[in-house]
Amino acid sequence: ATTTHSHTSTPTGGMPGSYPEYQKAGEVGMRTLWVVFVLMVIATIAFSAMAWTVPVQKRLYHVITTMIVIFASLSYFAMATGHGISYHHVEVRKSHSHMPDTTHDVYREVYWARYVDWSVTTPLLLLDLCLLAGLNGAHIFMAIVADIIMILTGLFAAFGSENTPQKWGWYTIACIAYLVVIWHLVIHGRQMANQKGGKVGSFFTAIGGFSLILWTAYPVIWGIADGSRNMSVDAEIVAYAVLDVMAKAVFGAWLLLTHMNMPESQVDLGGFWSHGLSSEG
Ligand code: RET
Repeated sequence: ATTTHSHTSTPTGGMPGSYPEYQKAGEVGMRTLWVVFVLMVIATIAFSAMAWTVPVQKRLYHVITTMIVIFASLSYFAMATGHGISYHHVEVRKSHSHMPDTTHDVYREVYWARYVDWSVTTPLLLLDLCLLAGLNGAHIFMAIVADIIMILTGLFAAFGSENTPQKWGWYTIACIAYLVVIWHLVIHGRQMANQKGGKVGSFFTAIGGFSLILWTAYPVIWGIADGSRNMSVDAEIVAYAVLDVMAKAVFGAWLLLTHMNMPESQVDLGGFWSHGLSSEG
């Protein structure tokens, strides 16, 4: 098949039917992947440098946040060089040919490297937020398990079959898991953050609200791009790129810079074992 425009390959006349169509990244998508890779490497260097300015006992947020951008750098390097991408059969479409009843298969790129990235980085992002709030270990653990279920069922959704309950079934399960994650942060997280004193409560509300908006955009993009395929592969790459930079690099810079000027935001691991027991029984 000959490439007719940037993101799809279609047969260009001649033999009707049978030529598959491939929906894949074009110039814009490929460039975007490289740009985000570079930004994540810069964030990795910046966050590591910031870690060295504080004593090692006070580096927990720095360590977690640096790991997040390291994993993002790795996954963007993979995707930019063509790793972690598979073609998934998405439909059988009627061909535009003079022969009646001819069809062709349509395949679309699935960037599964994202799910590998998210399965590690979203738990780490949650850990940052939970430690900031001062959530106890049991709640942190439940939030992280729900988050991992969300990402893995999202991966299954991405490879789910059309016209069966499979794809949107997995998507629904992932959304329920996402609600469990939100529940822990909005209900327990806010309550604990307010109890922590100082400016932690309002900072948690601000950075948590910022994360909530960004995180919620992911399933929306997924529904439009991967679920219903009403977005080109290039547009999908750009949309996730903007979200990833905001949710990882901007989030991380905001957290670390604020933390360095807000002593009361320090992680209190004593509360890891005990907080919440008295308030909930
Ligand atoms: C999927 C599809 C299935 C339904 C849901 C999803 C949620 C994904 C989220 C991803 C967050 C990613 C972040 C990346 C870091 O930069 C898997 C897209 C609910 C919430 C924050």
